[in-house]
Amino acid sequence: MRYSSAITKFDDQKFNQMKPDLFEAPDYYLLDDLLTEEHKLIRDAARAWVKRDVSPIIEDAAQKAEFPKSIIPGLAEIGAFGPYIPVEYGGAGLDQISYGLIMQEIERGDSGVRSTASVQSSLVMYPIWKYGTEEQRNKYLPKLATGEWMGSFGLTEPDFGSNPAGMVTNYKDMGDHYLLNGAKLWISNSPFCDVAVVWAKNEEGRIHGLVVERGMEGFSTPETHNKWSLRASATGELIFQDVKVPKENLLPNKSGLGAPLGCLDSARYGIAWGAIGAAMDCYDTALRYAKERIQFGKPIAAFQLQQKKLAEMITEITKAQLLAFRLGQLKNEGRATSAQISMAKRNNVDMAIKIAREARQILGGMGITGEYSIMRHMMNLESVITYEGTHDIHLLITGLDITGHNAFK
Ligand code: TGC
Ligand code: FAD
Repeated sequence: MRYSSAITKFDDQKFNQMKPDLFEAPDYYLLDDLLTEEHKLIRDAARAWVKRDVSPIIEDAAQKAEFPKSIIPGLAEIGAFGPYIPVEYGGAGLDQISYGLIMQEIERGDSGVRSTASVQSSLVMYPIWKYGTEEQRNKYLPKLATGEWMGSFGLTEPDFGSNPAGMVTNYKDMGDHYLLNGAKLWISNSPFCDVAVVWAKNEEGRIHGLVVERGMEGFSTPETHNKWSLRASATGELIFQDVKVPKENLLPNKSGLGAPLGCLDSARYGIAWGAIGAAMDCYDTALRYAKERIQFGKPIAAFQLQQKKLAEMITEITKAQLLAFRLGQLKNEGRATSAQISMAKRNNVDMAIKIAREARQILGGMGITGEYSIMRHMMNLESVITYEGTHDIHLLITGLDITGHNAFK
């Protein structure tokens, strides 16, 4: 058994070897009863794939700080690239709860892998589907759905993170093409992306989306190294030096900051579900360990202090599951507001990071090793609580929504 042997001594040679994934998903409030048979099939397929193809390799990938490209076809197969994009464009044509469940299962494996799926689906396929032309949809979406092409999303800049309205990346109309200049920082998938959806200002200062393709002269994507978080996800820059972008690569059907923020609504919703997966994995690991680890003659699970941690974890996971499920219903009905999505992203990521920290303590010294997933989840969640709008920004969005007063500026 992985746990009992690991408990007694840390075996350096076994480290990084293939380990059985013993995950059992908690469902304290019998939420499965609220899911359709189709939801459960989709969720279970994603869960089985994560156990088979992600768990055995992810710790090694994170230790080496490499995105495991070998999992791209599997991600496509479980419907993680464009779950809700119509089938005619290569998507899976699923509802929003299915999308959420897939994100939950992937992030149970690793937030970095979920990041790759979030970016591909909500930040690349979504804007092409919603704001693009029929030609653009047909050209890009089927290849993105299979993972033949991978995408990235360039909004953040070195001097404009929480305040993307200030962006300086810009393009000029040169008659037969646009000339793009500027730089984006902290871009998931940038080092290997085939296409990038890039947000830039035109000569009037209006924000538009452009699809930039690898190979266009003046376009480069240097990788950002030395991350302690999201190590199994590749992060980098997008640099544009007089890049000639064909006019047909402009996404014509929406402009202004609302266009990228609309994509973020979809990605933030996926994160609200994904964070539950990371929390479930930490809770499940800590519960199993606490039942097996003997100190002072009994399992540490028998001590009140450890029970308090575990009982609070399952309570918070259950509350987060209910929040995500209801948000999914509202999304399916087209009634979810941006502020509701912000609340769920903020609450569920905060819930997950707190659970990761508590779970790590339950494992004592073993909790800091790569033998268990908890520390990796904990470090990953430091990015998740920052990207797609920071914890503070989402609080201010709720504040503005309930008071009518804008406290950003
Ligand atoms: P503000 O004046 O409030 O709004 C400008 C326009 O946008 C509209 N809008 C939205 N539209 C759709 N969805 C939303 N969530 C929207 N929020 C606002 C708004 O109605 C307005 O429209 P219009 O027609 O009147 O022009 O804008 P502001 O400049 O005051 O900023 C508001 C603020 C701070 C909330 C916004 O800028 C923000 O959310 N900042 C956070 C930035 C952020 O989240 N960046 C994420 C970058 S991408 C990323 O992190 C990917 S990580 C991927 C991964 O690896 O998983
Ligand atoms: P800042 O905006 O400088 O914020 C610093 C601190 O100030 C934060 O605590 C923030 O909450 C606080 N703050 C800012 N404004 C206010 C205010 N008005 N009131 C109170 N507090 C405030 N971006 C992309 O475009 N595409 C991607 O694919 C992408 N992937 C990412 C992957 C990783 C691993 C990371 C870490 C980031 C990624 N990002 C991406 C960027 C991410 O969205 C930004 O880091 C995030 O929006 C915050 O911007 P910032 O880092 O510049 O922080």
